[in-house]
Amino acid sequence: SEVGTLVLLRHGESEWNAKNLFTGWVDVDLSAKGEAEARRGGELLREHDLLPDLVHTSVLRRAIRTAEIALHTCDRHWIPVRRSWRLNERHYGALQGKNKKQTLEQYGEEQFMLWRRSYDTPPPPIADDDEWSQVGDPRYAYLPPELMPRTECLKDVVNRMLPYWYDQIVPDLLEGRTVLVAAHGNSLRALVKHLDRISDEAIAGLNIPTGIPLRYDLDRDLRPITPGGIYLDPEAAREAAAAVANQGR
Ligand code: DG2
Repeated sequence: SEVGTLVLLRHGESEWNAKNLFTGWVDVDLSAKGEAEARRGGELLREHDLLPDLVHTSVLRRAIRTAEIALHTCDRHWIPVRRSWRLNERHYGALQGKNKKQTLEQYGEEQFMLWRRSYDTPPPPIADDDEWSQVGDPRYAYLPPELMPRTECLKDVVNRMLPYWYDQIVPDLLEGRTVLVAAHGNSLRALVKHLDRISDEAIAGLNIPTGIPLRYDLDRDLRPITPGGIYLDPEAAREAAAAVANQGR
């Protein structure tokens, strides 16, 4: 393609993915399995000769460490890195810290799936004095107070992610770079929705597996040459995406 290559990578399994807890902006670490997934992600990049020139991450540890481990594995630990809260996971509001299975049992399938996968129904907002609130976290000190979320639906994520996409990532792609974006299930769903022009309804069925690089070759108008992109390990991606879809059950 004329423009550079975009590589999307959801962090490896986190400690809270393993415990089946809603995470959002809570800054949990990778599990041991997640570290191994990140290494495997780096091996896939190396095997496919898809070596990033620079990397963008969220400001959350699980994405930062995934990028670090994957890049270390493919000898690209030295590339420039930029980080932004705009790539953070969707803020999960009052669900942060709650068990997904218990939430499903308590509120029922319909409400549970509305909160997890509807485009525009945010979970209830989190209280500022909740133990899983990010109010007062120094990494957000520079954020204008009105931009600090207490909950987000996917539509909110699209709206806060897109300025970063256009201002910070697209220019790198237009210069022909291979750009790695290490982020999260829902912030990457937001980006994929935009790239592939997926409808508000159809995006509910799209799940991103952990640790498997997803390659997008784009044309000059930034439209994907292969819709949906190409997972570097398609079979593992299919299985892992199905597991994400079934979380809570
Ligand atoms: C998960 C996504 O985010 O959860 O916040 O719990 O990618 O950072 O592990 P991630 C969370 P679901 O929306 O798939 O329930």
